[in-house]
This record gives sequence, C-alpha cells and structure tokens, in this order.
Amino acid sequence: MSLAHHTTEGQIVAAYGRQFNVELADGNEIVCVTRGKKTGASCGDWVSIKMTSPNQGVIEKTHPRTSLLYRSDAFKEKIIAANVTQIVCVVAAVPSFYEDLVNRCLIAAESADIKVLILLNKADMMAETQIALEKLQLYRELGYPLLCLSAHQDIAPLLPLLANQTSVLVGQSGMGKSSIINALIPGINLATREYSETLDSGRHTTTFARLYHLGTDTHIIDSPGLQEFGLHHLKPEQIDHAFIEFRPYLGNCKFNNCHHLHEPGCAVLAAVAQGAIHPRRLAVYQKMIARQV
Ligand SMILES: Nc1nc2c(ncn2[C@@H]2O[C@H](COP(=O)(O)OP(=O)(O)OP(=O)(O)O)[C@@H](O)[C@H]2O)c(=O)[nH]1
Ligand SMILES: [Mg+2]
Ligand SMILES: [Zn+2]
Repeated sequence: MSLAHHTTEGQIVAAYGRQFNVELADGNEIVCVTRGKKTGASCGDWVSIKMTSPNQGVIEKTHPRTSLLYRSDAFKEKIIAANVTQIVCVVAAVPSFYEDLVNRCLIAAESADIKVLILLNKADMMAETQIALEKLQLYRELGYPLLCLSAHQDIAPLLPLLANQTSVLVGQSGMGKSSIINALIPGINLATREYSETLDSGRHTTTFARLYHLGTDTHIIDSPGLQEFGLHHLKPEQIDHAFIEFRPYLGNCKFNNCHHLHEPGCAVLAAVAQGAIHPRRLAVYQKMIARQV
C-alpha cells in the first residue's frame, strides 16, 4: 500500500499558523499542513490525515467539535482552541490585568458553554495580590470559581481543578501561563519572560498554542497572550445571556428588543438600581453592546 492512500486519525497538539503537529494513536507526532488557504483547524482538533511521508501528512478532515473557543474582530475570526472542557483565565497583579479581558473571557466561556476558572497567579507578591483579589471578588460573587496561587511556589492547589478536564490557559501576556505549565510538568522548560522584556521586543513569549498531557484524561493547552478578546461574532441576545446575573431579568423589559442602555421599563436597569446587578458589569455590558448594535 502506498503512503499516499494511507489515512489515519490524530489530534492537533500544536498549531503554528498553517502548520500543525498531529499526535497519532501511538503517541508519535507528525507535521501536517491543510489543503487550501482557509484552515479552520486548531489546537485540540481531532483530524483525519493522509500521510505523505513517514513523518508528514495532510489534514483531510476536521471532526465535529464538542466545543470551540474563538475570538473575532470586524474582519476575521481566530480559533483559540477546540474540544476544551474548561477555560482557565489567568490573571496576575503584576503586570496589572485588564478587567475587561476577564469579562470577555467569561462571556466567551458562557456563550461557548465551556466552564471557566479564574486563576490569580503570582500570589507570592502579596500586597499587590490582595488588591487584585478585591477586584476579582465580584466574579466570585457571581459564582465563578477563583483560585489564587503562585506558580513559582506551589501549583498543587490547581491539580484537582484540572483533573479529567481539557483546559486551555487564556490571558494577557506576562500573567504566567507558560510558567504554570512549567510548574505542572517538571523539566519541560517552556520559555517565559519578564513582561517588560516582551513589551520591548513587541511580541509575546508564547507564539503558538500547544496541548500537553497531564494524565490519561487530563490535558492542558498553553496559548499565546491576548491583547484583545474581540467577540464580534456574538449577537446582542447571546451577549445578554452570557452575563449570567442578567438571566433572571431577560424577557421582563418593556420592549422585547431592549438593549438595557436607557430604555424605559428596562428590567436589567431596575435590577442595577436595586443592587441585584453590579454597576461595573452593567458598564462592561453597555460598552460591549454599544459596539454591536
Ligand atoms: N513572582 C512571580 N512571578 C511569576 C510567577 N509566575 C510567572 N511569573 C513570571 O511572570 C513572567 C511572565 O511569565 P510567562 O509564563 O512567560 O507568562 P505568559 O502568560 O506565558 O506570557 P505570554 O507567553 O507572553 O502570553 C515571567 O518573568 C515569570 O517568571 C509567580 O508565581 N510569581
Ligand atoms: Mg507563555
Ligand atoms: Zn432592558
């Protein structure tokens, strides 16, 4: 049988633009490309490949996904990872994190129906971390799990939360995503860098998404730092539902196309006035919806 006719199955464990590393059932990795320009394939995808040489192949087909995390601006969409069961939104007090990005991470998770964990790293920087924790209290009150730890000192508290999940680490550059992988997999030695140095060089330290196995059913994906988390693909009603504390009030507004900006008889605005919805979340919502409608 010639190689060209041999089709096999595998999972994309690394995505570098148009090139992919696909892991086969025997654990071997081969380098693959896709046919045509538009790939649509990403880290975590299960694929059928046609071997073109003993260690190279072409991706023929991407199998249906159980989940898809992506971001988008007005021009294009960019897949972050496929088939993940959990998003770990990594933040740190230093350098300071954008709360907007945390909110967008939560919204992306809700709308893709993926569970989410907020991880506050660099807890060894105690004074700064305390302030960051206060900022994040709001999200804990909404029901999102929040874990505070130091990847440099002790990663153990994260282990039970990763068990039997395929998690993807998402966050700004410099928050310590790759440092978390380094702590989880001793000896792996991924490149990490001071944020000031990344700023100077004008690029992120991690440049492509990569999946690592922590156990038979436990996997984790490191991804490049995000500057923006565009959600142009979400419709206004999807955004409404992604703000979980809005849900009890949706459908109770006077106008059924209410955007909860300043419409009379708005149930969401009434809930804010009564203290049931935090004004900071309303502000995030309104900023987001103003761009969409
Ligand atoms: N003090 C302290 N510093 C940490 C900790 N974890 C990571 N760092 C430092 O934070 C900096 C950034 O870490 P990285 O792991 O490269 O961050 P990243 O999120 O992977 O960044 P990108 O790959 O650019 O997205 C490095 O200088 C790390 O040494 C921690 O627990 N405590
Ligand atoms: Mg990194
Ligand atoms: Zn309303």
